[in-house]
Amino acid sequence: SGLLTGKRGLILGVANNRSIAWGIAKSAHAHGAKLAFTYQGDALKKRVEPLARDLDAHVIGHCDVTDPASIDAVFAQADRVFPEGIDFVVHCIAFSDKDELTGRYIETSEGNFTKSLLISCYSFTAVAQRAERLMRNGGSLLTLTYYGAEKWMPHYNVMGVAKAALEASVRYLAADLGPKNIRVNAISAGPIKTLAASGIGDFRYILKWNEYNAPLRRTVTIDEVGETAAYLVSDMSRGMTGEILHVDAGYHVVG
Ligand code: 0WD
Repeated sequence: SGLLTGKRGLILGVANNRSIAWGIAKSAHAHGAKLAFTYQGDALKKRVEPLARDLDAHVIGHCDVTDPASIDAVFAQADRVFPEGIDFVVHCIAFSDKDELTGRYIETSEGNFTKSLLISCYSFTAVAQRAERLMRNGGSLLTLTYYGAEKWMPHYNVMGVAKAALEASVRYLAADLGPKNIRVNAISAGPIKTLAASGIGDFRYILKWNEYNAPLRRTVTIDEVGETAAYLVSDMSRGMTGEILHVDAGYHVVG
């Protein structure tokens, strides 16, 4: 039997077949997990439904994390499709106005600051609140972060600030949920060409820079992030919580 046989998980943030969430879903499925997906709006519904079918996953509906009622609805539906409870949740959601992912951080508007932090950081805490109730036998929460949380990176701007807050929230959530045997970790992924990444200024240059400078002399794939995610939501990592693991071809040791 597989690493995740008997485990049930919710995956938030599949937009298309380039999404990191999709890499994670493929790997979790390959290791035997039963999955449920959400999508954001009707435009993505059409993309997410066939992907879910490929992995024999439930599609449990629209989720816009700026609307607390929609998060509640998703977890109510998760409770229906997985009456035995859930074992893991993977959060692969971030947003910032594209116009502010270029140029200087100092120009960030209050409106976009608030929205970016709400969607890219607070939503993970909002998800953890609901997941806690469905993780009756403990569980694992996982989110995605980036090196721009630790160091200045060109164009990453308010997302760097949001990811720093997200990484801090991983530690606080880990402390809150540890007594219930719910673990909270993050993967700090190297740059990957996805829909969200295409909004970041000079992204192609960032990919090249990583290729030339990372110890492994390449970038990483969604499948590689997926394999590490499978480990983090499995019992193999049961002694770990509050951790940020870099899956970045080693870039963080040189950057
Ligand atoms: O280089 C990269 N691609 C990296 C991404 C490096 C390191 C980390 N990450 C992170 C991202 O910041 C994000 O947290 O990985 C996570 C997944 O991002 P992704 O796979 O790069 O991007 P994408 O496939 O676009 O998925 C992000 C999705 C959204 O897609 P779009 O592009 O339509 O914004 O986040 C979802 C949405 O599906 N999303 C929301 N979901 C619910 N409610 C919302 C929202 N309000 N806003 C965005």
